[in-house]
Amino acid sequence: MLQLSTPSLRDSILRHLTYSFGKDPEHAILEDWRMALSYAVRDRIVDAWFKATHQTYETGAKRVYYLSMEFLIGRLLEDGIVNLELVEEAKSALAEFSKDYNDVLADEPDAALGNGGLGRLAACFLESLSTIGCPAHGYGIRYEHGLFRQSFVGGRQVEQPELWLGQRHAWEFERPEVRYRIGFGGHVTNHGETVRWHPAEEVEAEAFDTPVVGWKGRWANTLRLWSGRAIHPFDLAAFNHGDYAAAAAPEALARTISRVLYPDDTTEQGKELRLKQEYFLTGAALRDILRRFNNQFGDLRKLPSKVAIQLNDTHPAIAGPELIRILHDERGIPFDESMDIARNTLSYTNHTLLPEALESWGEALFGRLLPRHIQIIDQIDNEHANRNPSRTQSMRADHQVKMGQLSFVMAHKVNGVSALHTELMKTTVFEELHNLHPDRIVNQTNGVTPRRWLLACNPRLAGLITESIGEVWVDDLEQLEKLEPYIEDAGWLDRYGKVKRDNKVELSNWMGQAHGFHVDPDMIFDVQIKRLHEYKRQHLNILETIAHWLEIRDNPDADWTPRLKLFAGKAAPGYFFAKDIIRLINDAAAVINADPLTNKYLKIAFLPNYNVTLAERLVPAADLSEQISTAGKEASGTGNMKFALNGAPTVGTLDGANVEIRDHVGAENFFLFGMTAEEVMERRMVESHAQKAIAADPRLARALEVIREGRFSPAEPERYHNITGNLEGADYFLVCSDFSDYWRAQREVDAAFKDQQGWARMAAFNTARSGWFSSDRTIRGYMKDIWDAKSLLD
Ligand code: F58
Repeated sequence: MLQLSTPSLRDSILRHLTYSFGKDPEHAILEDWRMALSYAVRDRIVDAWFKATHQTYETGAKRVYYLSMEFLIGRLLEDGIVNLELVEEAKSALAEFSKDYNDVLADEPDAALGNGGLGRLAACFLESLSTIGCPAHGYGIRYEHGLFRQSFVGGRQVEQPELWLGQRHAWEFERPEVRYRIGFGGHVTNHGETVRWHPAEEVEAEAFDTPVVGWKGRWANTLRLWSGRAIHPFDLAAFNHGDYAAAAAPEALARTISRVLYPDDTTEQGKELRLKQEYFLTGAALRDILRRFNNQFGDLRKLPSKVAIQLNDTHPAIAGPELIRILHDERGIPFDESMDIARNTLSYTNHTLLPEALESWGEALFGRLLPRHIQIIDQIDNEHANRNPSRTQSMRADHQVKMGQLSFVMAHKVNGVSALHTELMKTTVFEELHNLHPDRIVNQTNGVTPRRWLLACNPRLAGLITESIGEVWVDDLEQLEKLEPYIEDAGWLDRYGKVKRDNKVELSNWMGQAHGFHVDPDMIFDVQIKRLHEYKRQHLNILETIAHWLEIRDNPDADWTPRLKLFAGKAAPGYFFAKDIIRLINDAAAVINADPLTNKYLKIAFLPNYNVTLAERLVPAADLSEQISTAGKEASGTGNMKFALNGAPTVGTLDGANVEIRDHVGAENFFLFGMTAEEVMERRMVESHAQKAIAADPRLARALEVIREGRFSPAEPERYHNITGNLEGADYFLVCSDFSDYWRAQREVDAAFKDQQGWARMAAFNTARSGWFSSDRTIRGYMKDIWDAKSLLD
């Protein structure tokens, strides 16, 4: 094995530069260096990968399969280097060639194969599964274009296609021999007991594998992404007739299936393509899983003891009917038994209770694309109704196929992603199903990987922690509690404070260079970074900012605590209200930042093109974490955990995992405001709740008034009447009703920040007490409560 005679990293880099890329150091461009370093690191990962695969086969261990339409993996080079503990060696190797380590890392494109939290969670889980040594595969789609690139023109979001594969990508291995045919449409035949689906159209799914290495390179699992290919890629007859476009059409058509990541499902277009993508992923993954199972074990009745398939939200929910179709139609296992095998193999994670985000498909479209599956869904539904006569809600209602209901019925465990969210699942959308199956819903509060979200992204803090308590925390994050005694040591606390300040200086310098935005690093860095959504309430934040600005203007000589409001995040292209919020923040920033009366106390920046890489820059430099969703709406949040871990106390509502974060870090280290989920439901019943809130708070009224009169859009005063009208009218997300308490909490932040030592204490307690929010803990929970899977490293 390579380990015995591993060449130095320097030699590996040079070897790859020369023999893999045909360049000598004199002529190599930055991308060549990045690729050579990546290959040198990848060689070392491959060793761990083979070893893990062999061990899994030899032990006959149960395997976990994580099916997800999204894996928001970001850059991978630093991840590999950090997990293999090669940081110093890589720096000095590159220095020998006069190359800067950070420049080389920054050359890697950010793989944005996901929208937000759900996709990033999948990526953290893969890394934790490898760190823990649980045999696992992630299955997803190899989108040619990830989430769109965002820029601002006149303050408005403009979307451009993303092209992560435009530069060379070092991490994947193409597997042309691993291909499956995936069918769509057609008809179903019945011959006695034998039912057969005859698809009208077929494409091939081709596998691309990326090894995912865990901490210290002890284990590596596989992320297998599927790419669409035509079965007959080229129509020679058409070509010979001179019709070159028609000749290439089959390939172009097949490739559209893996062409783009859906930026959300708020647009109607492309619904059909989205459903095709879901079946494409699921069909290919199941064929691959069953092939592997068949090679090793054979007897399909043993499937649940050797295979656990996790559905990341309902997007791969077609796995239930598809598995039944294979077991029953193709392998002749009786229907009810097929259904039980499938259910005992599958489990489902719910990530949202928002009614508009719960997936459902028109039955006409569904039946046209998947004619056999819709029959099977009806059979599942009947079987479920027969077994549970008191049931009233079907998975086929209003000419829709309800994917949440289907997923619930076809899973042996259904989990929520925070304690509050899991409880709300039981009393809202899944109430009836929960009453019928009271043991099925379990909670698995989300987590984040400490390798990427502390060790790699915040080397200063990681260094201080390791110097204080050793490196045990890296794969046992609750060890951070050993920092608590240090917090009482004024010298140590000073160093903790200096780490944050240095991180802020670094971010300020970068913002100056990259965006021409200059900011004083002694301001509070108050950060809200996440997808734009009304329930996340970026508009509450900007309203408070505007009200604060007006107050400073009233009294510019008072002792204000200087603050930078930082925003980043993308809005779904069809979500016009969210896009208006972005524009309002940018318009307000232009006016407020230019106000000489106030701009030493208040600045606003909306950084474009939020992605994993930008989050890695912002999280270590934040003083304050904005987690201000309408209670009951944010399933968990994971950014909230990253900030707490990196020493940014939260200003937040009792929503999602905020509740548990506050329990862990201590109420005194968390700025709580707002209504509870229960109060939210009551408040909605109050007539004219928004108008009442506005009437009761002159600051809020004034902020709304200046927006309405066009202070930030003088050329078009009515530009934001949609926003002000919404807030003064229905205000479904209760921005107005929570405003006064949010204002109060923010003024407490101002006061607390004046005491720099007190603030550092609060921040340090957030770090020391956030160990529970490691995705290692979450994965161990899934292994025990849902998958019945074992680590091969313990
Ligand atoms: C997020 N969901 C939740 N969905 O909003 C967040 O609270 C939670 O922490 C996170 O999942 C992980 O559990 C989310 O990111 C999506 O991005 C959907 C993808 C498909 C289209 C609709 C949005």
